[in-house]
Amino acid sequence: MRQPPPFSAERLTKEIIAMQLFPDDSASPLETARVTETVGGTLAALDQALALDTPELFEDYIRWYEILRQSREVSETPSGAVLQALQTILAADQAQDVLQQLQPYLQRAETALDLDENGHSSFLRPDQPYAVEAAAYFQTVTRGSRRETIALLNQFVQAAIPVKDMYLFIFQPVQREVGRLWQLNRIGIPQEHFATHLTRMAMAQLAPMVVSSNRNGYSLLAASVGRELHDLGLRMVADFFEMDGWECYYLGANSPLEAIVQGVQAQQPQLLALSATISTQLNQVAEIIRQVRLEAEPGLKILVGGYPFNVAPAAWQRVGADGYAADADSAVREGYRLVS
Ligand code: B12
Repeated sequence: MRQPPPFSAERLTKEIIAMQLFPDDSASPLETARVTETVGGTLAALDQALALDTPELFEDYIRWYEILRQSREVSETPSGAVLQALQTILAADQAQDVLQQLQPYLQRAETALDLDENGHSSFLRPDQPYAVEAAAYFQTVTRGSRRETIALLNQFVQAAIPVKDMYLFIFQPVQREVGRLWQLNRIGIPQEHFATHLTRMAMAQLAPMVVSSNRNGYSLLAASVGRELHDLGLRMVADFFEMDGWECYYLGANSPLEAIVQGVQAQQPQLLALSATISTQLNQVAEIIRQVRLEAEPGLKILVGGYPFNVAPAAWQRVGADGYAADADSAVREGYRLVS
């Protein structure tokens, strides 16, 4: 792992205030606090990307932040200003070695600034399987009605849509679309919470079709690491394994290191499935893997997945996992490969 660069958030904040936004040095405490927040987020993303040698994670963060910022009326600090201030400081310090180390990160981040080039297209496309059903499901869950959602789910069941298809072609793209529209400021947090609650409810409703009575002798423990609150994707992964006859022990979101270690010791699974969605949780994934390997049976295999692993293809190896999969379907194939 590489060392974080030698400049402080305070210095960067001061530089931005001086050179970019408030040349007359009249930033109010609120304005200063907002610059500080942006600087903190950017440096955390840079540190995480550096730690795993993955510039694409930093690029993705900058793009995510810029879409969020440009979709809102409040004037948050542009990422371009942070990147420029960073380079000014390094040039002033004549820190050539650090500048060289950061060059690939800064270059990739620059490419993310041009949002026209980078688009942010819908996850609900008419050419996808079950496009009509997904569009109807999106409308229903964002309206928030439990009754309508259950009625629609019953229609899907009656139309004999396989549970795996519902998960991958309806629930997953709809959840991602909800996130995209939140980021673009076109829907609010209530719609996101409605959709997530209703999708969890739909998955619970389908549970009798998920838990198969045929067991294949394999088991897995599934957890979203550390401060990670996202667990719907992990739950899909666990359900796909379950449908294939695996015994699944589900720890879910926000699982601390000790709980994961104790869970592994208690259940003795052949596979540990770890999920992360927020990129800055990746150091935590690496730490958990390190600790689990110290304490668990040597034969335990560790599979990872989630948003940042899909962004940076090398990340799974850098955190020390045995394998990675992009979605619930390929997770099961990779799981068998690892344990057999
Ligand atoms: C619902 C949601 C939430 C809910 C989560 C509830 C829950 N119980 O899961 C809540 C409200 C808690 C939440 C909070 C936040 N969220 Co949120 N959230 C979402 C949203 C809209 C949907 C998540 C989801 O259900 N996805 C659908 C599943 C099926 O997809 P998936 O997770 O990718 O899972 C698949 C694969 O990745 C893979 N996989 C996943 N895990 C694993 C594990 C293994 C072992 C394997 C092999 C594979 C695998 O298989 C899965 C199934 O195919 C996403 C949008 C999105 N693009 O996902 C944003 C999103 C993830 N959230 C985001 C953000 C920013 C946040 C917050 C920081 C917002 C805030 N300011 O507070 C907080 C962070 C909280 C925290 N500490 O974790 C951003 C992340 C951006 C980024 N670049 O990191 C997203 C992308 C929204 C956006 N477009 O901006 N969020």
